[in-house]
Amino acid sequence: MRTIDLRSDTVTLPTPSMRRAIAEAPLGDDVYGEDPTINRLEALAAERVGKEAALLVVSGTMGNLCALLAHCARGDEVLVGDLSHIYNYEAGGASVLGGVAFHVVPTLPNGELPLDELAAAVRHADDSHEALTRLICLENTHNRCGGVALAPEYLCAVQAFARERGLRVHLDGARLFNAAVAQGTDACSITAHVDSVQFCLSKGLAAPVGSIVAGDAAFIARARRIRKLVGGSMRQAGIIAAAGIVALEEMVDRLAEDHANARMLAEGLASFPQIAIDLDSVQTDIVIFSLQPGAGTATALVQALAARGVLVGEMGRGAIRAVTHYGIDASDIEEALEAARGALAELGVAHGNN
Ligand code: TLP
Repeated sequence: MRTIDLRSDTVTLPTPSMRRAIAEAPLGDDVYGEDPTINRLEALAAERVGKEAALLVVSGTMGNLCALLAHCARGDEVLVGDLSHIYNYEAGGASVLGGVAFHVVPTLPNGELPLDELAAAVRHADDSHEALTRLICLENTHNRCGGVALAPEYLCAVQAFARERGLRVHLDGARLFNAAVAQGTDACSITAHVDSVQFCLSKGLAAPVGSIVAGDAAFIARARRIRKLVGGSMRQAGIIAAAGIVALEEMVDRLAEDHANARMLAEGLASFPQIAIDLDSVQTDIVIFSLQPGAGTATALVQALAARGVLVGEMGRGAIRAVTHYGIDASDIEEALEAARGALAELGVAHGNN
């Protein structure tokens, strides 16, 4: 039985053109700044997000960590959303390693952190009791909110808000290019509103490893030092960068296919009476859904799907996530929906609903 793996867009395998690029990449020691392939990737990445400089890091988690510690000193405070990846899924790295405090604000279903909540969270810098608020972190697309893309007007508003208060804005843009493709814009018009961005090469863009941090040159110099500190400086990592170049040059536009497949999956799921899903939240490659009350548990559905060769992930509180990506086509979605029909029928029998 073939597996249709919808657990994440991180499961993508490199394309044939990436494998060729990896094999042929000119290499050097990047700690001396001498890996020509990394230098090319970093220049290309900086250009694609309209920033002065960029840095290749191992993962999105390392990218966000380097960015937060490059913006903040020990004791500074960062405003993060309660549903953000930085706050929930990065082992508290900025606190553990950088002494940075997270000040958590609520996240709206559209991925926004309400401006009035941000305003209430900003500390008074002239009061020695209080930590210093330094940074606001946004996430685009927003993973736990179902891959929604932040509205451009919201990004503008946060930028103005931060400027008025002397704060910086960092974007966890793990899926930045999904946001850009979904909104029919280029990544620069999103990143123009933030001081720094992290984006992943190894999700929908299908590179095997790697993320980019970008910002102004002084910020990237600080981030480079932090990368060293956490042991993330690599040597002939041009073999990683080579795939990253292909990711940026060949894999951005095709994200539209993933979005179309996610929509097809979401609409198919919505047609099952046992499934609860907000179709408005399905804007990119992520589909989050749950079971209607009384229709069974998320764990049972995930297992019943796995038994039929379809892998999806549990997100807690009954939520299930499926992510489309390179390697998944429309016929896989049809098969996944057939598997869902069978799995839901099995759950119905178990619950005596048939
Ligand atoms: N997200 C992974 C898991 O960690 C949940 C996934 O499968 O979606 N920011 C965002 C918004 C992310 O979704 C992720 C990865 C990261 C950062 C971290 O990237 P990596 O996994 O490269 O450290």
